[in-house]
This record gives sequence, structure tokens and C-alpha cells, in this order.
Amino acid sequence: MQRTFIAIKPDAVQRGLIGEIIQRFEKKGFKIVGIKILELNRKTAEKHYEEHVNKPFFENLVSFITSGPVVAITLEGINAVEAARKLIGATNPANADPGTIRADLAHTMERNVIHGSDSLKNAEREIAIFFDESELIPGWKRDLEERFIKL
Ligand code: IDP
Ligand code: MG
Repeated sequence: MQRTFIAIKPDAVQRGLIGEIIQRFEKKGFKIVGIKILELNRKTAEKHYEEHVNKPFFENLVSFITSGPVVAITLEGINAVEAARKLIGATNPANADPGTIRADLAHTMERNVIHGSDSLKNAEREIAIFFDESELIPGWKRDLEERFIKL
């Protein structure tokens, strides 16, 4: 079991895609162990995207991610970091495989509907930015897993 962090970006929230995006992770079998809707302030946005601070798109990225509510989610699952990135698809929706969230729901890099941690280290770092440990529910089981265990 691994934890990863995803964020439904402001474009997706505005377009009414929260349910559709969460559903894909739920159906796949991920467990939601933390979830909240919030508006990022500039400081938090800069911290979240600190690896991109010197990129030409940094300013636009920060102003976009702070432009409206985002849904922050901590997921638990087997190999969760990589598995979530697979469901999410390539950064540029034009290059994302069909069936991925970005391929199906987005068509520009600047409005690619979702963030997902790219490594275990970043997952831990990002979860800590958005959640207190007391806001996460560790180790709950889905009935599905109980059934698999019995089989
Ligand atoms: P990721 O979200 O797939 O991990 P990153 O390289 O971490 O991609 O970039 C963070 C976000 O910054 C992307 O999701 C995208 O919205 C935006 N971004 C990345 N590269 C570019 C670019 O070349 N031009 C404009 N925006 C970009
Ligand atoms: Mg990234």
C-alpha cells in the first residue's frame, strides 16, 4: 500500500468534473483517505510547485491554481503513485493515451484538469502541505478488499 496526492484543478471544478474525476479513482479501487475543497493562497501554491520556480510557465501556473477552488485528495492503493499517474495521463493532454483523465477531459497543458504526485517523496511532501495527519483516515478497508481476502 502506498499513498499519493491528487488535486482536481480549478478548471475541472468550474466545469463540474469533480464527480467524474473522483469516480475514476474509486472505480479503479483506490481508497480516499483524505479529501477537502479549498482555495490555495500564493504561498501554498508556490510551495506545492516549488520544483517549477524557474520555469517560464511558473507565474501562469501559480495564478491559475490560485484562481478558484481545488479539491485536494489523498489516495491509498497498491503502487498508488505510479498507478494514479497512469490514470491521469501525460502532462500535455494532446499526448495522453485515450482513456486517461487528461486525454478524455482536457486538451491544453495549461488547463489539464488534475495534478498527481510524480514520486513517493513528492507524494509525502504534497500530502503534508495539504493535510494534517489527523485529517487522514489510515488503514480503513473497502468491502471489496475484505471479499478478496476471503476468496
Ligand atoms: P504534471 O502535472 O504532469 O506532473 P509538471 O511538469 O509537474 O506536470 O508541470 C506542472 C503543471 O504545469 C502541469 O500539469 C501543467 O499544467 C503545467 N505545465 C507544465 N509544463 C508546461 C509548459 O511547458 N507550458 C505551460 N504549462 C506547463
Ligand atoms: Mg508534476
